[in-house]
Amino acid sequence: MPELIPEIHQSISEHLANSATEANIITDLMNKGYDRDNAEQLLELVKRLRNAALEQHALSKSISTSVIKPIKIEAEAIPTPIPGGFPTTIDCGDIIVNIVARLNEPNTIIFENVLTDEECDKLIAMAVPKLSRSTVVQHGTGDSVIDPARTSQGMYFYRGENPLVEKIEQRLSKLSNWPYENGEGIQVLNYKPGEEYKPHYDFFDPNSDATSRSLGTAGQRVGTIVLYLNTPEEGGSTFFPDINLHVMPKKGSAVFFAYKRADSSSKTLHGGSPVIRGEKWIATKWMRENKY
Ligand code: PD2
Ligand code: ZN
Repeated sequence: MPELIPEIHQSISEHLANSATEANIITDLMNKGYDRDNAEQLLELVKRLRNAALEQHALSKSISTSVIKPIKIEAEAIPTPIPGGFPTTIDCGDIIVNIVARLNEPNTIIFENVLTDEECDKLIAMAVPKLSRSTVVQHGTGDSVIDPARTSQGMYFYRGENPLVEKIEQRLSKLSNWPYENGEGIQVLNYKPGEEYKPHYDFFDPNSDATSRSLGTAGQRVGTIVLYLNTPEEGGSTFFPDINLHVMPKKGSAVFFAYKRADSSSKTLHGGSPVIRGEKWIATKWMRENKY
């Protein structure tokens, strides 16, 4: 194999880039003093090097547009249960929900009479056989892992899994003024004394490599409703450290909060404080930017 000197490498590369025929390239090399065999070998070598470089370029382009694609921090729209005025109730079609308290920044609303006692009891009864230790999303890998920060037991219903779940989910859609199709399935959680969920954000971490997988086409989480299915004897508040708010669990009540920015400026850091006496049952509904 003859040595591929830089001038010849460049000359063959330019011919290839200009779509010269192989016969013309070989003739040119023979005019430069190479015999036919050597000219053919040099042409093959430069073609291989060129293809490898083109593949590398295509790969780095696809990496820069898919894997390392920047994840936007701010949602275009978020659920807004009370678009204006100061109503005291929201008519959800099948039930009238009371507005107990509200805060604008972050948009946080406490509701009463979201679920009937019977609905709470039925949700718990359906969840009991399916409970297992709750998990958290691990930073970096995006995997769901058991973590001491979250010691509850939990289970998920598929959206619309049965008529009761669907009825409640339709009601939550009316309540939050956000499409039913953008909601994840309801999750039911049970905390025994001492169990808790340490402060966290419900949106996916925009700085984690795994987040684009969690976002899928549904996009970020933009709102949460925590529904209280029973009233613990002591403890178990949903706590918002940034605004120093404890929402005490009360059967049938709920707390709603929304987050336009997936960062700490949303002020939606929150946790489930340890249950002190009794146990705590909640159902959580997360809302996405788009159809889930
Ligand atoms: O148990 C709660 O009150 C609670 C608080 C915060 C649950 C969640 N977050 C959650 O499941 O995301
Ligand atoms: Zn949460």
